[in-house]
Amino acid sequence: MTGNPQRKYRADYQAPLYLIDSVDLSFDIHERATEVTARHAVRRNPQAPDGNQAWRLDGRDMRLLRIAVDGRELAAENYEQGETALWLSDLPEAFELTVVTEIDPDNNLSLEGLYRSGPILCTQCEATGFSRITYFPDRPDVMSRYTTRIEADATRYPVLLSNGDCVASGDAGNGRHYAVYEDPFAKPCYLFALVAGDLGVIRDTFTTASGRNVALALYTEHGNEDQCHHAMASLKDAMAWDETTYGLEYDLDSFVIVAVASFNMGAMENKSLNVFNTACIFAHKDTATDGDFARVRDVVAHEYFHNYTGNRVTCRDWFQLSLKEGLTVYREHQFAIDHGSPGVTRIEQVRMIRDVQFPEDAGPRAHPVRPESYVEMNNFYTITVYEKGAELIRMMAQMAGRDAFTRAVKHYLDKHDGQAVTIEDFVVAIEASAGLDLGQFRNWYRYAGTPRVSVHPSFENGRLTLELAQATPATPGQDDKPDFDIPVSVALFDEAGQVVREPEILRLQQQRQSFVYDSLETEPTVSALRGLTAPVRLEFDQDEAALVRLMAHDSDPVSRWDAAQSLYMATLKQAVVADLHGQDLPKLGQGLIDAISVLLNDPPADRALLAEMLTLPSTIQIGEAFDAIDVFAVEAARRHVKRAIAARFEHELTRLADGHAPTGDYVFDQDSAGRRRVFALALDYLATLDTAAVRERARSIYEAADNMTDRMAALNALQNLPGEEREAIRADFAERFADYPLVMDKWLRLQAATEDGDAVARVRDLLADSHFDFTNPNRVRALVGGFVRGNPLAFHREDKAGYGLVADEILRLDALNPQLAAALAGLLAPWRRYAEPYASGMREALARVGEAELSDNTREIVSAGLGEGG
Ligand code: B3K
Ligand code: ZN
Repeated sequence: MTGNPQRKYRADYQAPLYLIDSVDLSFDIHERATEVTARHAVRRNPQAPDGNQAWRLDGRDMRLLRIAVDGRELAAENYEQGETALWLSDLPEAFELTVVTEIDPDNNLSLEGLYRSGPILCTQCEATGFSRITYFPDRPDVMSRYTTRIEADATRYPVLLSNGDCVASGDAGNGRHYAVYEDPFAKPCYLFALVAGDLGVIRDTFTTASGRNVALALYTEHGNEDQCHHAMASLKDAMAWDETTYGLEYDLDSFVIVAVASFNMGAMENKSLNVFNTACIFAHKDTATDGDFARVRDVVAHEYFHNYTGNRVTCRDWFQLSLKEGLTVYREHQFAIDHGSPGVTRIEQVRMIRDVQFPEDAGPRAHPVRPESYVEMNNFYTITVYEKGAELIRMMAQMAGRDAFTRAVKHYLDKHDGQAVTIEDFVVAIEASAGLDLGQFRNWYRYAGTPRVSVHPSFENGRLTLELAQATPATPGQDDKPDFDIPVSVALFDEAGQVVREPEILRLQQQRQSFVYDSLETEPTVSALRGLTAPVRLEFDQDEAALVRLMAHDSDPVSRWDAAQSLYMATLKQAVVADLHGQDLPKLGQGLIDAISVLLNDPPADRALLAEMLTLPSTIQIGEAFDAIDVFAVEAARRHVKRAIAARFEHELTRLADGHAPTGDYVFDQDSAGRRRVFALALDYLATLDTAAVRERARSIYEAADNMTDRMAALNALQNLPGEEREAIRADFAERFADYPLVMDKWLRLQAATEDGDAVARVRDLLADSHFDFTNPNRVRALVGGFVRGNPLAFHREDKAGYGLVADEILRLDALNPQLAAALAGLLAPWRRYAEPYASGMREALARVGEAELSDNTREIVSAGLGEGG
């Protein structure tokens, strides 16, 4: 914590003064005090500027016991030491540096560096956690070969793990033992990992295409092994997929995953020793939903894919984060598309961009995919860097064609193997290999904000002219935006829904451009931005008839869904406006009724697609359509439309629920998961009618369920129907799963999202409960995140108690876990998007947080939210 956080700028990059060829670490683990001895082979970087600058070693929150150059101990006057670094001067060209530090993982609640999660000691070094272990140039462009020796009590820590291969192990006397690991690949320190603990394990093997036998192991706290098989199967799947799709084979003899309960994010791709949040590993039908199964599969694959895109070729500096994250998310998306329904998987990705990335890009924290500056890097692991970054990759892949793009990625990986490079290096490699000109395309990396693309069709004498125009709103610090290179996929359909022009990509590169289609017999229906070919907002006023046609007939499932979304949205917007004007909320229009009828009478074979097409746009989507979000009006509108649909189609929805009711044993596959989704959706609609029948049905489904997905369907349907049925199944749930913290997170979310009673008081009580572990981020996210996102009416309630609760939690957590506190501060930061009185309430709460002494993490978010610039 400093009063004056330093802002770092991309433009200030300087090559490291010294390189470290090898790092030799020795961890002597004891209660309360772990001694770390580091020996580095250091040499002056030939690329570094001449001169006699001091060499910076990052380090914080530890005791420096000893520092020596070529065995000669330095006295305090030989170096300069600050809060977060020390500086050495007058160094030889090449030397051995020895640093001995003492750290206390038991009291490290930041979950960065070496820390304790229950019985497990583990590390998290990305972005800059290594500097909580030893003094080191904590930057990704210093790549070294690591040898790690771990010594610890043999009973408490029978399992000792680090990156690479175990080359020695044995008894160390006094009940202690040791293990030595060697990682043959040079890596940046953010990929270093160490784990020590008493762990259960499941093992498997994978044989690579060229015949390497890889030993696979997945460790967790004892007793959880049966929840790890899906993750192991997913890992093998990902290994095979990367071989067949990209020709990338695993490069070591062992690959290990350790799942820990206390983790700040989803997982971490440390070389050959991934560390995971249990929430992204555990998946058993009794305790995890279909959504959980899919997430585990995708996160396991994502971290595995980092072995090439991130580890073998890494980032030169943290401004380049999207180099590895955007590309790896893109690869994860491809993997997910190949493992489920392609249409629905893409719909989920599009929804994520619209519901989460667009708001970020329109708020106080808008930043380019390659940011220009930051105070705390951990604040920049954002949806923009990850998901918008992946969309940029997807655009390039579309321009190149999938095969040419795959070859281009291979070219990039070959060219830069073992290097720390930039996004520019990537773009250059893609241009060269795929023969593209990405000159203007680079603007996507430089500028924040979501371009708006408007479409104006006009039809005359068999000719359709499509006028496309682009405009991008200003974002903090970037008032003027250039024109972007925007691929817009367009297809044309006739009245009967037959395609008259196959999909093609129009490239909008200027502010305004016209595209002409000749020889058309009648005026066609235009389907534009199909599958979201670019991360832009489409402004296209299509009449109801055209949308109904596309919803029924478009050849692309994503476009069918999108047409449905537009249809719903028109009704929802009218309802919001009516509510704001104190008028009666509108009835469902005939066009919408017809469209839903067609959908229900002739549903798509893909059940998950049916469920998606029957799902109304989220409240976030609806709010986004207005300049100032009126939370209560949006909620009222969505509930009204949902209930109106349920009332109008009660019979059909009941039939749908009957036809998709649980049967047989649980399997996680596309069709079964799709069927469960349709059932849950039908039940959820019917619940809005609050009949005795639906209450009873939810209860009996819960009681008969052989899996968590169906149980959650019942609990969600009864979410806002207080009464005996709800209380009975919630009580059963709490008792049945009391020993499963991740399942209890679901219960906490239900509690937080319950509208009846005093939700703020209920959440405060749960937070204060002696059983509630507020040092565990999963618990905090379930309760506080679940409250803000799941209970907007309570969060935004008039007496501002909801904002107060969040502010109090930020302040309580900031001193313990700044990353988590900063994430919570992000919930209050976008107050400007809201109507009054919400905006003022949120701002006041944020300002109260801002008055305290804060970590750099939280300070950066609060300052941005309050518009204090920087
Ligand atoms: N690279 C990690 C995220 C690290 C976050 C640091 N605050 C996991 C991932 O994106 O794969
Ligand atoms: Zn990643």
